[in-house]
Amino acid sequence: MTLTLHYHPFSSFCQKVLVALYERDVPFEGVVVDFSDPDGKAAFERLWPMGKFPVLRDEARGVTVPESSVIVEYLDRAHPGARPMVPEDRDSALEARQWDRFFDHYVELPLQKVVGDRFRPEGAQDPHGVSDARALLVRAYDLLESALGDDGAWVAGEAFTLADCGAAPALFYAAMVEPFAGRPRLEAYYARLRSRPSFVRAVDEAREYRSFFPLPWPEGWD
Ligand SMILES: N[C@@H](CCC(=O)N[C@@H](CS)C(=O)NCC(=O)O)C(=O)O
Repeated sequence: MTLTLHYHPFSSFCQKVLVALYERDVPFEGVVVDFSDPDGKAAFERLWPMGKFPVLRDEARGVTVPESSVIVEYLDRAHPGARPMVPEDRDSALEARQWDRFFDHYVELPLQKVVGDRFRPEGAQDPHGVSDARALLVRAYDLLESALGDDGAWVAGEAFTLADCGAAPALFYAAMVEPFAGRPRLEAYYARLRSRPSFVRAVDEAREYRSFFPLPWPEGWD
């Protein structure tokens, strides 16, 4: 075993990488980072001083790879043979990367703003920032609704790519803070993601951490 993923099962950015690993059955060892343990936190920050997970360590190559999207691309190179998560065709690769950026910047980050505000101490909340974040989510949903087709394809075309790896956890959490309401293509795309076995596995492995979520878990949200 040469690959070690430093991560947390409940983290959406980590789930992006888990989906890519499970899609291709890549063997790895998982190390769950516990920020409440000062020694564990310090050790993790020695690995990646920005202190954000996921981080992949490839011992055989002596390489440390931070950043979820870069890790997914690294896995394509480190484990060639299976279908890559970033397509080999350069135009298709650009499209997958563009959608991956879209989900990180316009779904993940506003979602984190809304959720993260709940962790702030009394009096330090940022209602204007949260309201801007919600507006950005709505704008992203509207764009997705017009960009997605009715043909059952994935967000960047026929192949399941890096973009879908990140879209699945991003939309899972985003829909809890801002419902998709009245956007049937987005709802259908999310339903396809939700039933993808790699993502089903990632969600199941995170179930035990649901009490960490600072908002009420929506009724019936599985
Ligand atoms: N751009 C980074 C973002 C990673 C990120 O924001 N990770 C969050 C968890 S989803 C984290 O480490 N949070 C812990 C903290 O900020 O203390 C990536 O794509 O990997």
